[in-house]
Amino acid sequence: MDLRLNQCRDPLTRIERKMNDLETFEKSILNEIETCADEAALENVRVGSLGKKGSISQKMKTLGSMSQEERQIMGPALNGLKSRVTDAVANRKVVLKREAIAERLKSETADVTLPVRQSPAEAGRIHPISQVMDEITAIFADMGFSVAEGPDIETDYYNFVALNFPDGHPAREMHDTFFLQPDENGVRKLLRTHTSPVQIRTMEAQKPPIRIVIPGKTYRCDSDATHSPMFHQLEGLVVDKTSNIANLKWVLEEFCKSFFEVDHVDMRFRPSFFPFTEPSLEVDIQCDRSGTEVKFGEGTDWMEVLGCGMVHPNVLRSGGLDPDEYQGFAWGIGIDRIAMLKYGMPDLRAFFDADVRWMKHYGFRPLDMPTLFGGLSS
Ligand code: 2NM
Repeated sequence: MDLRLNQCRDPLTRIERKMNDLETFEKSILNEIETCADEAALENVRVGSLGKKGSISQKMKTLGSMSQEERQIMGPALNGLKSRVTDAVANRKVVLKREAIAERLKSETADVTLPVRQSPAEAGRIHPISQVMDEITAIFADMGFSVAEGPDIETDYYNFVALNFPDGHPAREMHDTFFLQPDENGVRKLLRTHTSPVQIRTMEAQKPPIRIVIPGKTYRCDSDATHSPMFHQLEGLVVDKTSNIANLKWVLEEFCKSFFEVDHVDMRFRPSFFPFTEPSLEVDIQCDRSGTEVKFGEGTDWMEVLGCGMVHPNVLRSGGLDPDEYQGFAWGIGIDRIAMLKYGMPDLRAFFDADVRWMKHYGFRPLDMPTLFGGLSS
């Protein structure tokens, strides 16, 4: 039996049936589109219907094998279906997008009333020793000094011999030196016991006038409640043709007033001994210890803060300078001790404990850098 002939016998009924099928088909696709939960599911429906091998595209392909009469009805019907499905997909896509954004906004809200997290630059703290070194450096920089540096590992020559501590000199024993293992020539290097080797290196390298300060780490084999094997010093050196004790006293007095942030301070210069200076002096400043904390620039008590003197002729010679042409003065300040005094920290050992709670309490904000115009410890 020829099916086509059979079908052709009743074309209108056949097309009607096809149109009914098409209506059911459209309803089911539109229903699928409406019930898609998300954009991925919608994309599956789109590909399954409008895609190259999709159900609608398959139907379009059958147009070619239809009779002209059938095609005239089915063509527009299929095109209409295709454009309605295309519109429905586009509309549903807009809705799903909007729903997805609303859902994300619901779950990803930011509570703008929460405090902003601190940036590392605000949370971190500058150690009081660094702060005090920066304060002292700022004071001397303001007076026209430059900052010099040198190695922590030194030779016996730069740490002792050149500084007028000859072999066998009793002052060497007082320094409790840390020695490194001897090298292949039997030469022992050491950890510098003061920053003074930098003064020699500077004199070797540049002609007077010399005005330098040297902040840095120093080492002595000594450890108790008031001594750490690594500690911090700031030394200063001035060399010129007429440098003298009066200049030295003025520099140190200006320094003490600036550092302790007072308008006036009485100072006491006591004779002392250091191998690298002659004469040598120890300096006390006026303070008041009657209350719970020490007050500087008032009262009738004294506190030792530094050592100083006129540079020994042998030291100038070591630096390549003629002591008949040049003279100089120098001083040394123990940073750790005056940091404790200024900021009321009772225990030296806490400096090196790396305890963040201690740092939060005693540390300084990194962006509050000490300057003379802005305040040293604002
Ligand atoms: C001090 C005390 C006295 C000092 C001497 C020198 C040098 F190298 F120029 F001779 N630098 N530092 C010196 C003098 C250091 O510290 C308590």
